[in-house]
Amino acid sequence: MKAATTVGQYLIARLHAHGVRHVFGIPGDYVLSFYDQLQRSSLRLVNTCDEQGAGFAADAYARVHGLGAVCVTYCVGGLKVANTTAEAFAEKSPVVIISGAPGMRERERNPLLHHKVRDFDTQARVFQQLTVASTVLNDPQTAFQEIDRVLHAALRYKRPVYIELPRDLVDAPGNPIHRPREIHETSARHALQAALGEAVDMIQSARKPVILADVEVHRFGLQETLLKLVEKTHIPVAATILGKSVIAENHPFYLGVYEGAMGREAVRRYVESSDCLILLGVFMTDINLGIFTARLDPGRSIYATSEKLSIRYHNYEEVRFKDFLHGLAQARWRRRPLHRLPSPQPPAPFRPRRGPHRVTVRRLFECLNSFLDDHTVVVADVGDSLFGAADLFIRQRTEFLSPAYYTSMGFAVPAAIGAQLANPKLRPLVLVGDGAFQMTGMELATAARTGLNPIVIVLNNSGYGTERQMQDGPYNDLWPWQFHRIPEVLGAGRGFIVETEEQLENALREARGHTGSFCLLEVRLGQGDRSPALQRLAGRMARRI
Ligand SMILES: Cc1ncc(C[n+]2csc(CCOP(=O)(O)OP(=O)(O)O)c2C)c(N)n1
Ligand SMILES: [Mg+2]
Repeated sequence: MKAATTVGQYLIARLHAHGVRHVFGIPGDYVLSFYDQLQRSSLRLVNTCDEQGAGFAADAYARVHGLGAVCVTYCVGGLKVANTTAEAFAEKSPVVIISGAPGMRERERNPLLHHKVRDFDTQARVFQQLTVASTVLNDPQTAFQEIDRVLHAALRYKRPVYIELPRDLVDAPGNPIHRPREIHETSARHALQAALGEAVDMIQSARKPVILADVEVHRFGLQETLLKLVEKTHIPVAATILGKSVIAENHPFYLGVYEGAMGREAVRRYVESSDCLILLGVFMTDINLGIFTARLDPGRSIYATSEKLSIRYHNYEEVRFKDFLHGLAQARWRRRPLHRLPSPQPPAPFRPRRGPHRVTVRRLFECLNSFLDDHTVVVADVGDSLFGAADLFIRQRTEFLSPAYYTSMGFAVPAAIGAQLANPKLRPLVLVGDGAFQMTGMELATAARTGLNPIVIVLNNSGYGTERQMQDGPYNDLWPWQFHRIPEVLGAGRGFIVETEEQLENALREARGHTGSFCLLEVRLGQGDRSPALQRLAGRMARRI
């Protein structure tokens, strides 16, 4: 990098060095000069319909690609990505939030400049709560160092960070002798050895060890290492719903999704009867653990995450998750005899019933199961889209994205844009409820502008089905949109209306062949129809409210 660089150029160069190629956002006067720099840089700006769309797209981009970025204007834009940043924090997705802001000189004497809420630092203080590191680049002398610090935190903790860029600092030259700082943290050697020694002994002497793998295996890019460990040891693996697709689901050692009493009974029994549970990167969330119906005994567990490593009832300090998993995969293992596993059965080919057979949620997912191929990334929104998707059979790794813990509606359509830009070999299959589509579905305009071709399935059950199950009222009703006609409004894409099984199969076949633009299938479902998983979950939640 040339020594004399401006603050804005340095930020762009560091994002690029960390693999970012796309930045999502909407311009505004406080961020215009940086937009101009971005426009002339090697990063591509993708402007969305709404900032929330940009935030979700950047989150999905980060999940697929390792780091994502969103760039918005002060407060009116910034506060709109508060929710998506909260999601990225809660679900460990490294997104860089860049916000323009009034210049430092403009802030003297505290004038009432447009977009200001209470004080000039109101937005920065909000984002302190939602990120793992944040900075206001108010001093050109320290700006480069600050950029290094927060980007490092995003990559180290896989969580969002906030960078506020006052508009009069964008073109300010930074410290000319600064060199980018790469930090490689390592584990304490003896602690790592002791932890590995104890873990290997515990696993070797166990009768029935099981791995439960979750989101951090995705985030730290450890899928290959997990696979190596499984193939060397023949230890079976289950995934949580948030970690779903951590291993190809047709792998012979894959057990299925473990969700306590909510998931498949055979998987629950296998996992809970294990005498050595190896929890890798697991988030102990209520949804992951089947609304706390899971019975996982810490006295029989090895629990490794980026934040903590414990074996039975004691902890090891300074052992990095990555080093621990690599260490396990490299250890000398005695292969275990093969057990019969309750693995998920690959789906039988879908055969639509001819004639006026209305499509149900169950049949929809059966049909989608045979539709998936190795280039599909399933992006599921909240609601029955997510619960039904738990039983989908994902063939490859990292092919399932959803906000399965924070569960903010409106994720899926914009996330599909981020996911496909991050990996253009994938064609997104978006599953979204009619309620969630109302929130961010118009980002299909962004998909059209960027030449993307997701297949969007709108599960139209005339309202907030998940909520209806818990407590019904007129607040769960929606205006009956004609979703399938949205392509007419946008002047792009293809729309299909699906009421019967035959129509479903035909529409999917056409959508597969139509790769030139997005396709939207409005699937009309009965109002009371729901997936078996949703029935179980909502039943449990209703008892708690
Ligand atoms: C942003 C946001 N607002 C509200 C909720 C609460 N909520 C959870 S599910 C749901 C209904 C979802 O409706 P829809 O998208 O049509 O899916 P369905 O439940 O009908 O399958 C609501 C309102 C939420 N999770 N996220
Ligand atoms: Mg609905």
